[in-house]
Amino acid sequence: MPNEKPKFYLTTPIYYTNGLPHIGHTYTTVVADTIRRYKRMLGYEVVMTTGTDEHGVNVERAAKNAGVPESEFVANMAETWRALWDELGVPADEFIRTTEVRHARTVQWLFKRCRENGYIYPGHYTGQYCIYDNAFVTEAKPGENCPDCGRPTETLTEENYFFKLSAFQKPLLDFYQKNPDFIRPESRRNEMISFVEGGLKDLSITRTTVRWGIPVPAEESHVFYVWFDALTAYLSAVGGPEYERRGFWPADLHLVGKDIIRFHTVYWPAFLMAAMLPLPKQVWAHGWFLMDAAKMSKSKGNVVLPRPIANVLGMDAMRYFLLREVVFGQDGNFSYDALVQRYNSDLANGLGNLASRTAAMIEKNCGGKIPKPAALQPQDTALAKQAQNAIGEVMEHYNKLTFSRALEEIWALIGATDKYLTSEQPWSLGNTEADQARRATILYTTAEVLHIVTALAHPVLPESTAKVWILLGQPGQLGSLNLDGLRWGQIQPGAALGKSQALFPRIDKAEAIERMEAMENETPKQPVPAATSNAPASTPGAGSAAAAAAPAISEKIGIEDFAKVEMRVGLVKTAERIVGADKLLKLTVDIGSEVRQICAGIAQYYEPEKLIGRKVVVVVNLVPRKLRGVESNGMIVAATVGPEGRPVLASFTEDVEVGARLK
Ligand code: ME8
Repeated sequence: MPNEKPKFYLTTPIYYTNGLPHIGHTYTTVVADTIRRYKRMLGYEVVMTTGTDEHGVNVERAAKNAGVPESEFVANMAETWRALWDELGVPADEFIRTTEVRHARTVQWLFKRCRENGYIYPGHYTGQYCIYDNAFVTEAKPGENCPDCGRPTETLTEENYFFKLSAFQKPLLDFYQKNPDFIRPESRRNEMISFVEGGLKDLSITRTTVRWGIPVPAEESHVFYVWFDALTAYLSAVGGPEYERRGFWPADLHLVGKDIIRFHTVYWPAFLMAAMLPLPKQVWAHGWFLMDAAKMSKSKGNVVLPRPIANVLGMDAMRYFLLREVVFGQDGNFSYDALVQRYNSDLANGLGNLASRTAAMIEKNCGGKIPKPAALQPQDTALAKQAQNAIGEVMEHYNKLTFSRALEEIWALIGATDKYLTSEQPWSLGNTEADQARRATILYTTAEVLHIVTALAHPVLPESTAKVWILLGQPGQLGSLNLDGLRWGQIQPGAALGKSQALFPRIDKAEAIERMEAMENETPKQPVPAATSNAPASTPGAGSAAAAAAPAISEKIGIEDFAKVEMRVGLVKTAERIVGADKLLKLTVDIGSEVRQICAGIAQYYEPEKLIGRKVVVVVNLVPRKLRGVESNGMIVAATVGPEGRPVLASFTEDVEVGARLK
């Protein structure tokens, strides 16, 4: 069909359901969404797949901990992930769950094809297994920890089916050679080539020790091993065995973090070669977002959640920060401080300010209509030239996924326009005909730059650029604009400005950080047990005034749950205020076995000097966290009193020994 749009298929990893989405996962999904929007603006029909990886020992354990059947646990988690992507404006075109029937069919079909082609055989395997990474760790000896995640490994022997990965050493090396762009960036490609050159061992792809998985056809005691199962989800999402009908396979791009590059560039192409199926065109492995130089991960508890950022600064601010701050492919540090800094300097003072002042000047001087330019001066043509050049350069950067460079180019153009306005000073021109003509030219030029900036930044800042588009009175949906046709001079003089809308209001850094951290601390970082239908209901009509004032008592827990919380008597040794944080005090507290640094949100109610020497109750086994950049290793227990939630420290009327445990 001559008018059919070219197709583009891209994927994020299929995320594990034993944890909740954090900013690392959000990063990959935001990048995928940015590419999707960009490709759509180039006329592609795009499918973006994300989903949830729901099988394996970890899920079995997490479901057990939550006290619900696996199927219920994963259904809840999948919904959590899907709903978050929808809420953040990065919804999947195809959301695939590995517990779906369409996926099980595809995995079983792939297995049969590999087996018929002679690449699968039965055997036994004994080795060290890392249950967190769901992988045998060939490098580890019994008793040793997993070299990837540092957790203990378990020795495991079992009957497996093996995949003849060893047969693919040469085909893979030949494939990498013929397709130099298959693994990106180059450093990862070199790493993978040396890995494959070092020799490939056959791979066990089924388990008899795991129950929660897709059964192997005609071998009910075996279920598929996590990677044979999970990777296949990319194919299941676009038709599985009938992939040709939808026309989206092979994938154009698998986006992954560098932690899972080997699975995607060695195992996955080998499985597909064995099944004689087309191979994906590219795997791009980005770096990690770090917190204090350590990889953010749910097990360490040092994760940053996306929702507080989206709520306080908006989703576009988060997208901008993720793509601007770190060179795509490299690791980068996450900090709230840098995030709010970027928000204020680049978004509020940069794009937001340029858009609102341009609109205000056109409103005031040109009757709210884009003015017609008069004779051009060299400074007008210089800016026009810079904008025209930026179009090509920014698109080139998007094509190469060098997002931070693309944004640098766009912001250089914003900066040049700010300078242009400062030197041309349209506001100081008078009302003579010549002055009016000059002002019209300056404002037309500025509006035209803004028009180009808006179109170019749209893949990264979809919400705010759509607002600027309306502000500039431009017709149609910005997302459907054809970027290939973008040129200087397309804004129509005479077009009436649209309604002005708030764009990136400036925000007080300390306050923004405090709000984000407060929301973050309120959110559980690990999956919570799903509510079950026999959960105790609160007593209806409970009488006393006190009962009416206090919130209802939540669901009851067993003593074993309470026993998990370790509270001890602590003695406050030092107490001081934290600069820039009105509500926080930094304390050092002796808990018997050690002296801990703890931040407490009591600064508005307690003088630091008066706390020294006071005995308090400390929760000592909480994961340490940072509050306003200060590490807090524990929590001081306080009652919350009155409508403002005034904290009142728990204390004792009798003398108690420091370090005594509360039970
Ligand atoms: O590995 N910085 O799932 P997963 C940047 N189910 N990106 C990060 C990150 C960080 N700190 N943390 C996570 C799995 N990511 C498998 C995948 S695919 C067939 C199966 C992102 O939930 C990054 O994309 O552990 C990484 O590769 C992915 O989340 C890992 O997600």
